[in-house]
Amino acid sequence: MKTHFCRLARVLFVLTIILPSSIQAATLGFGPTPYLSSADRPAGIFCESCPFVLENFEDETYADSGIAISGGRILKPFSVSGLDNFVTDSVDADDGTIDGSGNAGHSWFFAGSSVTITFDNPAKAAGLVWTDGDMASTNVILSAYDSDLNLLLSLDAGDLADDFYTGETAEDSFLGMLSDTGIAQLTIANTGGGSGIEIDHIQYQTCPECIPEPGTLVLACLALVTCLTWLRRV
Ligand SMILES: [Ca+2]
Ligand SMILES: [Ca+2]
Ligand SMILES: [Ca+2]
Ligand SMILES: [Ca+2]
Repeated sequence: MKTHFCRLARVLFVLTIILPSSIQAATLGFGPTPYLSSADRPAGIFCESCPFVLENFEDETYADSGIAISGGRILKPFSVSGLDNFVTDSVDADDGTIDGSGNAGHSWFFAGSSVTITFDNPAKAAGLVWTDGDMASTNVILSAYDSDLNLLLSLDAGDLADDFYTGETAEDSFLGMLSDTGIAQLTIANTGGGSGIEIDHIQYQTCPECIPEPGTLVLACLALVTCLTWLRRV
């Protein structure tokens, strides 16, 4: 019996060294999941105890959000004249009412095939809401990169578009990444090229303690090793 405990303890000890490091090095993708307000962000990606940055473009600037965005511009509500009248596709709740329309809020639009968000400080967890895009059949891809611009993970969200572009919100979807490596950039793209991407609610956290699960696993494994070692002695 003591021999079995001894072997098991050795295995668990090795796992405490190897398994948590492999988990911490992993990058996990979240979504696509329906998103009509910030209450719809999925569980498991962000920490309650860590400061949280959310850019919803409602104040018509993102200068204070610690991000840079390549390509595109902020779209204003329908009350402003011009193209923005009908294509603005904000997260639904940003105009004060969840009513199936994001046409009265603010969003970010680029008339091309990809948008890149660069974080001033690498994020532990980051996400955004895809609100509209090219109506041709094309998949939406979210990719995360580290500070050396090495690809961490690409998430294929499929063809999200409802083939309307006048602010409908049932298609709006959260996409995000959680990575212990640190996310320096997020890129959202249409696989087939296409002529438009619209996003909103860029959100992130930078706290290094933002992944509690591996730490919990380490403690659990160490407790098991301690327990089994004690049993071996009795
Ligand atoms: Ca609305
Ligand atoms: Ca908005
Ligand atoms: Ca939409
Ligand atoms: Ca649409």
